[in-house]
Amino acid sequence: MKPLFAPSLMCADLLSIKEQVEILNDRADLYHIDIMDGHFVRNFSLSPSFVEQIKPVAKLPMDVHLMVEHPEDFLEMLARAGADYISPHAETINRDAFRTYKRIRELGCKTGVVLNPATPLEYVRHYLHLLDKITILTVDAGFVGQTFIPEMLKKIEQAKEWKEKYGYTYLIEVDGSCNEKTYRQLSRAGCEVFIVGASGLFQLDPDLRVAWEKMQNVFHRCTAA
Ligand code: S6P
Ligand code: MG
Repeated sequence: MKPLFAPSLMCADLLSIKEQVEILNDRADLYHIDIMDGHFVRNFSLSPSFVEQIKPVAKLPMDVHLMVEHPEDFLEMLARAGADYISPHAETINRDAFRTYKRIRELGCKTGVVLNPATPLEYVRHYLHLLDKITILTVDAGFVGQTFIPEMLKKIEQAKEWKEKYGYTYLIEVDGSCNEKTYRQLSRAGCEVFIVGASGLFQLDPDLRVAWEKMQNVFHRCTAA
């Protein structure tokens, strides 16, 4: 399938977020929105009200990466704010994963799951059939600009293998350090959705249109034959 790109809005220029989103509307496939609570990870980032504020401008599906201890507290709020995908961490929902996904569906949203680097794919295997997307973190969660963890390539391959073998329909997405150094390996391993953050997109040029062009050229060069 054609590779999809999801800019991580935490890395965008928040002083001109409206213009940035308008530029990305014609270019990207999904918006990746990081929400942190200072507990599950030791940082803060975007919020449900950010989702609500950009909703009128954002023309692409909004995917919320929920790095919070209690994702169940935010499902209604996020659906009301206009989230399209709700993607909690496997480490936070395995006490009530089936109830959580039932609720996400009832709210009219798509289902995602995010796995920390140390969490194996086996951990979510009993609900893989309920998922629209699985996100493999290739850095430890919580911060921008971290080093790629190459051991994650095996997990991506496994997600692809299981998808083919069992007929799952989830998209395979990678979060963390998707850039010139990793595109080739990620794409060969089976990544379908690339979350482009600081290193992959926003740092390439101060003009986001130019940065997007550069990112696309780099991606095609890295993944050509
Ligand atoms: C990390 C977060 C990510 C980052 C993105 C940053 O906790 O989930 O979505 O925003 O990975 O991009 P980069 O290129 O700095 O790794
Ligand atoms: Mg993220």
